[in-house]
Amino acid sequence: MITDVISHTIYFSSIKITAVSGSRYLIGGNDLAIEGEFRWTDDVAVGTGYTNWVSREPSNGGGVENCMTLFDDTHNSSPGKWNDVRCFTEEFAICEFKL
Ligand SMILES: [Ca+2]
Ligand SMILES: [Ca+2]
Repeated sequence: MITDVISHTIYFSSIKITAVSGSRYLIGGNDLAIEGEFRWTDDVAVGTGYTNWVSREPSNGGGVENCMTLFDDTHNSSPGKWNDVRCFTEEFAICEFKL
């Protein structure tokens, strides 16, 4: 869950560790329940304190983009930004869990 610039930095740093360039990563947010209302997997609303969408995103492209991704630092003009994409496309993922 990315709710501030610190958690964003942690997520974005984990991508750099993987050293896989030109990729995007599923980060857990989606608007599957209500179109346009993105929520994290623990049901916290996306945007309560922090967002980092690419300009003109989320777009719900084709009416089927419901899952949030984070662009890596090599992605054209939007490194570290969020985009909504189809949930059924194959992507890398960043998982967060309590130890
Ligand atoms: Ca959507
Ligand atoms: Ca999109």
